[in-house]
Amino acid sequence: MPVPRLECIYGNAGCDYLYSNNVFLKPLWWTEALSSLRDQITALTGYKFHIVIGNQYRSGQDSIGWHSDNEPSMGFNPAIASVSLGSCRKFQIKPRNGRPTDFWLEHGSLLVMHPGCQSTHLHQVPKTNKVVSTRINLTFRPHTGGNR
Ligand SMILES: O=C(O)CCC(=O)C(=O)O
Repeated sequence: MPVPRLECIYGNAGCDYLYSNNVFLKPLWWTEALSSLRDQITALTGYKFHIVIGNQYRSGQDSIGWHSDNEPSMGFNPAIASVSLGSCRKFQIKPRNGRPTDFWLEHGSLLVMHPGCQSTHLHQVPKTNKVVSTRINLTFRPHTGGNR
């Protein structure tokens, strides 16, 4: 089943990533720009990352629905750092049974979901009928195979 956005993955060898039980991503090796960004975020946050997933939202009709990033390959209570580039889109986060809070993720913004967030909260980037051009989002994540 195709997802309503384009996806890619970069990261350490062996850090294959399976999500929603049916999407399998095999990382390409880090580019210099991505590893430099990873290292800057690690210096800022203290969190280590082994993979980065890129999402491209080509228009307002591209989106990602309510979910949490709880794949076992990230280990227990992962910290996830999210960098946004290009068009500004609404990012919503809510407690599993609660009301959403909206954030507008602008070009160059860094959003950090600290350990614990994925077990208590869901997040999404909803579709919009406003005219928006491309947005790229990079989520830096740990991977339990990442220290090999
Ligand atoms: O595009 C975003 O800001 C969120 C991406 C996301 O939720 C994900 O990759 O799991």
